[in-house]
Amino acid sequence: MRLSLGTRRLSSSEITPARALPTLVDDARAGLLAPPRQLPPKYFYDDYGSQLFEAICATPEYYPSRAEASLLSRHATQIIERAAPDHMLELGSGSSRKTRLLFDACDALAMPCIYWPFDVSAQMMLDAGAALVTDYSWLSVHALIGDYTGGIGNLPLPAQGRRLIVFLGGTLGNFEPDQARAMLGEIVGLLRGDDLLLLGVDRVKDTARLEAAYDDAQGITAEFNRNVLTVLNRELDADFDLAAYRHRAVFDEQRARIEMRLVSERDHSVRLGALDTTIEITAGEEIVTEFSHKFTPASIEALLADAGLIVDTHFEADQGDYSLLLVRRDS
Ligand code: AVJ
Repeated sequence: MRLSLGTRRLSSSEITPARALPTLVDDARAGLLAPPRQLPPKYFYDDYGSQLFEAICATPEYYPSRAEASLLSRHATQIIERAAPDHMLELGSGSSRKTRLLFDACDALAMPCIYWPFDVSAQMMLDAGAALVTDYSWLSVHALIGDYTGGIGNLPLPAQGRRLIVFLGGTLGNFEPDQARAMLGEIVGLLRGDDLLLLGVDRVKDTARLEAAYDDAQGITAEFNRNVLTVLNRELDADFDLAAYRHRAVFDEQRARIEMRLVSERDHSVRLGALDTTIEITAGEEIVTEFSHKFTPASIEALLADAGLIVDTHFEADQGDYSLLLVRRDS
């Protein structure tokens, strides 16, 4: 049976958020005007930030992407045989580089599917989509342009056919526990019958190794972190001095998460033109720019159970460094 989206094998649609998403001005007003100061990590990913993230994945210290890719290449056949997807929806697909390992398995098993990448960066998705439909003659790609944190309840996914929801990169770890539960709850809404979720999560491990992964010796993660100030300067007409901030990555064992912070090196004021205000930052003050939660088998099973999900198959990297989980509805 040949699955297609009409004649064209590459198409796209804009996804309107199901709920209002805070703007950068909203997030700056909520997170920057007074201590403790914090910004959501989504603002890292302007074009330069996305390039820096790709460079982070190539550093010797940042193991998660390699660990996940090796699990995918080792188990892709088993995953596709088990999920037998007609439709593969990927949240935060980015360059879809790792997803190719799943398409290789679909190819080898002659199990075609339709791919629904969902991401904010339209151009990256369409470029990746064009390459995919060239490399896989049976594949149709329908790019969903939007921010999946705005809701996944209104996607144009056909009612018929088995679904595999793909959520890789440990990105679930960037959500705080309540937000992660809510996100998983939305994913449950898309799972019927024997549909499955393929989830990649990073694991709790030695603090030194975790902190090194978020503070590589070349300083690429430090630049990635400081780049959010460039985004603020551009988008909020602000005048942050990047040189006044030091990068810091700390593993909070209690909360099992990496916290990325920008630490002010001196007292200074920052004008936020778009908010028509000036903030006073003191030496030593920190802006939290990202959480990256790490899991144990028990903590991820508990989080999934809270959302009505259960582990179907657990693929573990050597030394339990990383986990790839096939997950299904509990009932
Ligand atoms: C892939 C977005 C989950 O948190 O590990 C990498 C982003 N931040 N280095 C992660 C990131 C710092 C990454 N995510």
